[in-house]
Amino acid sequence: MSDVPTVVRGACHHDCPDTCAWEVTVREGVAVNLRGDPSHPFTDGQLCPKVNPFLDRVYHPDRLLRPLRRTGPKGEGRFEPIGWDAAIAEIAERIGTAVSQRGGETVLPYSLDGTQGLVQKGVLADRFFAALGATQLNRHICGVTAWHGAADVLGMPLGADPTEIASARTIVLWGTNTLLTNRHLWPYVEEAHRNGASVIVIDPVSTMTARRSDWHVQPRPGTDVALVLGIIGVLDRDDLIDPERLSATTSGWPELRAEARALGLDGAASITGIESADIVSLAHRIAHHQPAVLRALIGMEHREHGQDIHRAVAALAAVSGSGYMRSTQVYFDTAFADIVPPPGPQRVVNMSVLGEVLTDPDLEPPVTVLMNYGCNPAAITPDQNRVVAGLERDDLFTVVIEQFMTDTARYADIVLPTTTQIEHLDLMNAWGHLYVSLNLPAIEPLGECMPNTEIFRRLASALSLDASGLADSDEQIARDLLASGHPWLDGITYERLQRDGWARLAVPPGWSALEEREVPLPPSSDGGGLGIARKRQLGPMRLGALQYRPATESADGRAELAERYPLALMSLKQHQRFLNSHYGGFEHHLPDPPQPQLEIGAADAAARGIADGERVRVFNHRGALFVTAAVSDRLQPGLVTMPFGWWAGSADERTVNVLTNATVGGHDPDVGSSAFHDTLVEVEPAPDTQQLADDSSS
Ligand SMILES: Nc1nc2c(c(=O)[nH]1)N[C@H]1C(S)=C(S)[C@@H](COP(=O)(O)OP(=O)(O)OC[C@H]3O[C@@H](n4cnc5c(=O)[nH]c(N)nc54)[C@H](O)[C@@H]3O)O[C@H]1N2
Ligand SMILES: Nc1nc2c(c(=O)[nH]1)N[C@H]1C(S)=C(S)[C@@H](COP(=O)(O)OP(=O)(O)OC[C@H]3O[C@@H](n4cnc5c(=O)[nH]c(N)nc54)[C@H](O)[C@@H]3O)O[C@H]1N2
Ligand code: SF4
Ligand SMILES: [Mo]
Repeated sequence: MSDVPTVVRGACHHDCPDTCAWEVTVREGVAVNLRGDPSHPFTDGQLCPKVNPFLDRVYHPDRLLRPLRRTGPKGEGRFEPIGWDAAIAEIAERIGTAVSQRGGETVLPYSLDGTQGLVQKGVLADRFFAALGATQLNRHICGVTAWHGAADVLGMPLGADPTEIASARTIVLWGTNTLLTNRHLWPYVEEAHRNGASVIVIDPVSTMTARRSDWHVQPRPGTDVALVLGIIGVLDRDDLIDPERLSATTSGWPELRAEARALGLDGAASITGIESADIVSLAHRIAHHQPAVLRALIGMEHREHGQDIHRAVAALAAVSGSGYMRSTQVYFDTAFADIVPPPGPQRVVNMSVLGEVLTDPDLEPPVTVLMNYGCNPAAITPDQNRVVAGLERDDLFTVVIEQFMTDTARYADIVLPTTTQIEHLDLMNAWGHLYVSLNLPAIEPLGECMPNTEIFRRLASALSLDASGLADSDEQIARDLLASGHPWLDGITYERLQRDGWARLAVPPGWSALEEREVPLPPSSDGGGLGIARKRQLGPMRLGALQYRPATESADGRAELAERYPLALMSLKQHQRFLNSHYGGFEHHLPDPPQPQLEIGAADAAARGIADGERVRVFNHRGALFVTAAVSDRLQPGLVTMPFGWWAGSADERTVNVLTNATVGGHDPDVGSSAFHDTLVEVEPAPDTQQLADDSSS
C-alpha cells in the first residue's frame, strides 16, 4: 500500500438540496481529509457545519461493523454479533415463510433519502421488492405534496435553475429557510442583493433567513392561500396584470379572479394577520420590480392543505409573470433512464401513516416483515406512539440496514451494518441545482459493512428470486442510469464523470418553466417509477378556483380540540449541525444546551406560569413529552416550536413526533406528506418528580 496520499472525488449523500461535490484525501487506506470541491460552481469549495466533521462519523466508535441479532426485548437495544451468512439465511428464511403463508404484500419496505445516491437509495432494492411482490411504499414524507401543488398549475413542475436567482430584482423566499437548509444558494441571493434586489421572506417563524432579509412578512401559519388571493386581488384591482400574457400562457383566470375578489383585501388581511397595506406593498413590489422570483422548497407542504399552498404560490408566479423556483428533482427524473420496474398491482402504503399500518388489526394481509434502510422511522414519522407500538409487535420481523444503532434499529430483529458514502459507489442527482456527480469509493468498507446494493443482491440470491437486474453491479447501475439518450445528458458519460467528478445537466441556461413550455422527452418515455414526471403533458398553466381552508387540526378547524390544546406546534429543522435524524445522537453536533427545547412566546408562557429554562410537559391527544421551555419574544401568540431531528433518548424516549399529526397533505390519501405542522398542543409546568412517581404507581 502506497503512503502517497490520493484524492478521490465524490459528493455528499445527504437529503439536502445542495448535493455538494467533495474530495477525500486518503493515506494508507485511511481517509484523512474531506473538503468541498473548489472547482464545483455551486459547492465553491465549502461543505457545511454538519458535514465538515463527516470523517468523525465514518470512524465513530459507535459505527455498526458487524451484523447483529436481537437478544433482549424489542427497543432495549441488546444484540449479539452474528456472521453475514447466518444473517442473510435467517432473513431469507423468515421472508420466504411469511410470503408463502400470507403473500408478498406481508413484506413492507420502509426507506427514504438517508442517502440520495440513486444506486444505493433504491434501484436494486426496488427490483428486489418488486420481484417479491411486496407492498409498495409511497415515499411521500418529503416533497411530493409540493410537487403536486406545483404540478396542479404547471403540469410538469419544473422551476427555473435556482442559480438564476442571482439576476432577480425581487426575491421572495416563500416558506423556505435558505440560510439553514439550502445554504449554498445564499451566495446567489447575496449577489442579487448587491445588485439592488430586495429579499423578502414569508414565514410565520422568525427564522435565521427571515432575520437576514429586507422584509419579513409573517402570516399566521397555514394561511398562505389567503395571502396569495389577497395579492392577486391587488394586482387585479390596480391593473398590474398583463392580459395578453395571461391569456397566452394560462387557463382558468376568471375562476381564480372571482375567488380573489370574493375574499377581498380585508378578508385576506383578517385570515393572515397581515396588514392590508402590507399586502398591497407586497403586490406592488412583485409587479413593479421584475424580474421577481418566488422560491419555495418543502416546509409549507407539511400541512393538511399543503398542496393548496404550493399550488397558490405557483399560481401567483403565473399571474404576476414572476420566475418560479422549487426542487430541481424533476429535471433529473426526466433525464435519467428509468431502470426500476413499473408499479405493480400490489397495494400501496403511504409512509406517512406507518403507525396506523403497523397497528391496524384489520389490515389484510398484516405487515409481518419490515425491511428498513436509509430512514429512521421511530424518530421521524408522525404519531410516534403508534409507530413504536407497531415496532414493538412480537409478530413483526424487522430488519434494519444502518450505520448506527438508531431509534429504529433498537427495535430490529436483525441489524445489518452498511457503508457510508466514502465507502461505496454512487451516482448523485440533486434537488437544489442542476449538477450530476459521481461518488467514487475512497476507502474499503469498514469492518464487515456492505453497501445496500450488495445486501439486496445477496438476499435476492438466497431467496432464488428470478427477475432481471438483481445481480447488476453498482457501476452497471450507474452506467445504465446515464444511458437514457435524453438530450439533457448529452456528453455526460460515466468516463467523463470519473474524470471530472461532476457535470451540469445540458439544460440550456436561462431555460425556465414559465418561459419555455416544451420539455424534451427521452426516446423511450413510457416507464414507471422514476419517470413519473415524464408522463405529464405540458399545456397552459392552470389557474382555476382556489380557496383558503383552515386545517382540521387548527383553531379554525376543530374548535373543541383547540379548546383543549390551544397552541399550534411547528417542529422545525433548526439546528445548523443536524441533517434530519442523522446527527441527533451525536454529542459534537448538539446545540448548547444539548437538549431539545420548546420555544414559547412570553405571553403564552406567562399565562401558564412557565418561566424560561423551566421543565414543561407538552401534550395532546396523541402523546406527551417533557422538555425545557425557552421563552422568547419572537413568536406569534398561540404558536410554539420545537426542533426536529433529535433521537428518542433526548426526551423521555420520545421525540417531537410523539405529538405530530399524520394526516396526509395531498388530495388523495395515498399521496403526500404528513401535516406535521398542523399540530395542536397544550403546555404546562412539569409536575415535580414525586408527583410523577405517584402517578406511575397509581
Ligand atoms: N416533526 C418533523 N418530522 C419530520 C420533518 C420535520 O420537519 N418535522 N421532516 C420530514 C422530512 S422533510 C424528512 S426528509 C424526514 C427525514 O427523516 P430520515 O429519513 O430519518 O432522515 P435522514 O437523517 O436523512 O436519514 C435517516 C438514516 O439514513 C441512514 N443512512 C445514511 N446513508 C445510508 C446508506 O447508505 N444506507 C443505509 N441503509 N442507511 C443510510 C442514516 O444513518 C440515518 O439514520 O423526516 C421527516 N420528519
Ligand atoms: N441544516 C439542515 N438543512 C436541511 C435539513 C436539516 O435537517 N437541517 N433537512 C433537509 C430536508 S429533508 C428538507 S425537506 C429541506 C427543507 O427545506 P425548507 O423547506 O427550506 O425547510 P423547512 O424548515 O422544512 O421549512 C421552511 C420554512 O417553512 C416555514 N413554514 C411552515 N409552515 C408554513 C406556512 O404555512 N407558511 C409559510 N409561509 N411558511 C411555513 C417554516 O417555518 C420553515 O421556516 O431542508 C434540507 N436541509
Ligand atoms: S449536507 Fe448539504 S450543505 Fe452540507 S455538505 Fe451535504 S450537500 Fe452540502
Ligand atoms: Mo425532507
